[in-house]
Parts: sequence; structure tokens; C-alpha cells
Amino acid sequence: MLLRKLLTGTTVLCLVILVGCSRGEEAAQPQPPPARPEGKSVDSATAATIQGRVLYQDGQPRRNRIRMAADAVCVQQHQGPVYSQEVALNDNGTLRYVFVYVKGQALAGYSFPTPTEPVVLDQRGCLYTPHVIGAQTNQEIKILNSDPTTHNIHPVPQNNREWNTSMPPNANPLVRSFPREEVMIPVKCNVHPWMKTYVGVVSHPFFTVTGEEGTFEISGLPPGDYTIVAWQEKFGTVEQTVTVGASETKVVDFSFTPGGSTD
Ligand SMILES: [Cu+2]
Repeated sequence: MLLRKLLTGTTVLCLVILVGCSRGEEAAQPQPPPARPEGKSVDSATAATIQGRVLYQDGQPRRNRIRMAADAVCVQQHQGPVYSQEVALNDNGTLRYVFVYVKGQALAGYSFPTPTEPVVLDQRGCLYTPHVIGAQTNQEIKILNSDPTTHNIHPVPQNNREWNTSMPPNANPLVRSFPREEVMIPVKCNVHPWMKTYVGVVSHPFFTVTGEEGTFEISGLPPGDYTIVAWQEKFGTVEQTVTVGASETKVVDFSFTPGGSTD
């Protein structure tokens, strides 16, 4: 009996080694070259930069408290009250989680390789972290569940395919991408109604999300005329036009008020 067990164990071990070997052989095979971009690429010698701040013009916005009582595990993840990140005001009067991007028309004729680094979106404390993300079309979005409770992530796009996936505690990361431009794709959790995030998807790398300083910088742009858009979850979008010459840096500030924008 013992011998039989040992033999079975040895057989399993051999199988594992065989699988390991065959994987190794696969990895050693030459990979196909990456797809060649169809358009021209930006000349870094003349690339321009647009930077600025996103300001809030009306003092302290009202903060809505999030009630997580529907899931005791979520409540346990927090020490004190939790507030909505819908309007996230920084100490310096600027706004966090504003998606700033360049409208694509001016970039016709260029093509941009898909970034190899994934954008990471975590479910932590029964909140999406970060609250707003940006991704290039087809760029991988790696979704984690750091919570000891089950989430069900559910993007609700207009131009891309809708899906929803349950992620129990310790679930493997979920990797997804969106093939078409869409600003913004709302994402919700089917388990926790307060959970919401937004994904801005554009076909080029000229986008960013404001952080704790409320600033943005978009670099590597070919010289030209651009429309820059700032999207805020509650206040909508603001557009500004700007012209950048070769190697030039221009400053463009945006302002939002509770009634919309002042620009
Ligand atoms: Cu959830």
C-alpha cells in the first residue's frame, strides 16, 4: 500500500516535471514581432508639453458619507466614517480624480503602441482604488480584490462590451481591456451599491488623472493645435484649446464650480 502511494506520488511528480518542461520549451520559441504601427510616430526632438492645475472655485464641497452597513466585512475595513470620492478636494483647492486628455482628432496620422504596463485597479476597503483611472485602447487593466469579501465588478460601457465578473476573496487578478475609445466608462459593483469607478479610454497616451496636487502634465505631443478636456465625475467636462510649438511647454488651468465650469 505504502509502495503504491509512493509510486502514485512519483507519477504525479513526473507529470509536474513534464508539464514544467513543455512550458519551458514553449517559452523558448521565438515570439512574433509586435504589430507595426500604421501611422507615424512622434519626433521626440520637437515634442511639446501641456501642464496645468484643476481648480475648484467654491470653497468646501459637501461630502457625502458612505454607509457600508450592508456588508459587515466592509465596515470592518475602516476605522472611521467613509466619504464619497465623487468630489475630492485637495488641501490646495484643486480637485483629485479629474481625467484630463487630448481630443484625438489633432493626432490623425499618428499611431501609438499599446503600453505593455497594465493599469492596476484595486478593490480595497470596499472602494475602488484609485477612484478614477485612464487606459489606452487595448491596454491591459489588472483588477485586484484586496478585500476579504466578494465583489462583482461590472463596467457599463456604451461603445465597448459590457461584462461582469464575481471576484471572491483571494481571487486571481482579472485582466481586461477595452478596444474602443470611451470617456468615461462607469464601473459598478453588483454587491455593494456605493462602489463606483470610471475608466477613461483613449487611443493615444495623452491622458492623465489628477492626484493629490490637482496638477496634470501631458508630454510627448507633436507640435500643433489641441483641444484639452477635463472630465469631473459630478461637474462634467470642460474643454480648452491650446497651440504648442516645437519643444514648447504651455500651461492650461481648468476651473470647476458646483454649477459646472467657469472656463
Ligand atoms: Cu463590491
